[in-house]
Amino acid sequence: MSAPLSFAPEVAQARADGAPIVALESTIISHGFPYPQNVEMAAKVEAEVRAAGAIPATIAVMGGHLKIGLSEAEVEALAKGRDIAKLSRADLAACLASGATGATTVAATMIAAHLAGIAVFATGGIGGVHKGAETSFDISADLRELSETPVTVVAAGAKAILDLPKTLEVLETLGVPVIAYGQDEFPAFWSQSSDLAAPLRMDRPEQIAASHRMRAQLALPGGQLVANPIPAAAEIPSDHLAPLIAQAQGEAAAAGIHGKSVTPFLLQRLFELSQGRTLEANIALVLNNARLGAQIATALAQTP
Ligand code: PSU
Ligand code: MN
Repeated sequence: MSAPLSFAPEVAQARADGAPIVALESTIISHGFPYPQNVEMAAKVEAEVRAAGAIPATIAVMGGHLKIGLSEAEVEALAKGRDIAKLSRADLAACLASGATGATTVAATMIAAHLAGIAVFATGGIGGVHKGAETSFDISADLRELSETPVTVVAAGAKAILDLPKTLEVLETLGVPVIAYGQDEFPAFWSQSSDLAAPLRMDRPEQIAASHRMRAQLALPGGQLVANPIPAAAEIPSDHLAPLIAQAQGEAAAAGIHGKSVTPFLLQRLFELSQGRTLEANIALVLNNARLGAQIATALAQTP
């Protein structure tokens, strides 16, 4: 039996034509942004992928189908819905089997993209090792997925709410190539700089595509993490954000927030504490990643 994939007409056509496709996740819509900014963000990201010459495929679980490409009404339903599950590798099958509605995280979107034959996926920031993980053991399943599923993921680094040095250590242990785009440093989501050197640097989409192909030739499982810094005009200096992150983290601990709720809680509190600045920055970095994702997908669609 094959996977219950359901392709949007435009994505099915792009697959038949061998045209470049960029996968997009849906947890960023359901759990990463408030309504209605989430709907606006989702539409802008799809438009950005199109403007850069590729076809967007936003991924979610609905009615027992793993949807590859969503209609406007389906995006709206995810954006407004209150009981949308946040799906990672562990819960993807259970949600599909039950017929419930679920939004895919980085990990689940990678699995779906790979099943759909899509090599490139653009998002905001991957999950990683949370601060205090030495006691909480909170390490995102996104990291292990990057070591298992051969999709190139474009993100603005890992969110600065995480422990970035530990996140890089785990990625190294798991054998995940971490490629900073156009700079030497690993970017920190809302800021360009993290003061941490990235293990690899590439300056052109063609290089990233060539290394994606080479991994396949070597039969290496797992993908690549492309860490694309937020545009300078949109960044928030890390010393401005650090106290707000500390405050949000203190509140999360006091409220006993744990598990899947940690990341959505922290993002929402930061939107509030920064008077919307982190939201503006988040939109800018996602658009920037969508553009680079489309360029990499275009390079991959051309014969090497
Ligand atoms: N990028 C964003 N906002 C988000 C996410 C990514 O700009 O909300 C989501 C992704 O779906 C990612 C998830 O997989 O946050 C990480 O959740 P966790 O830390 O629980 O693994
Ligand atoms: Mn977690």
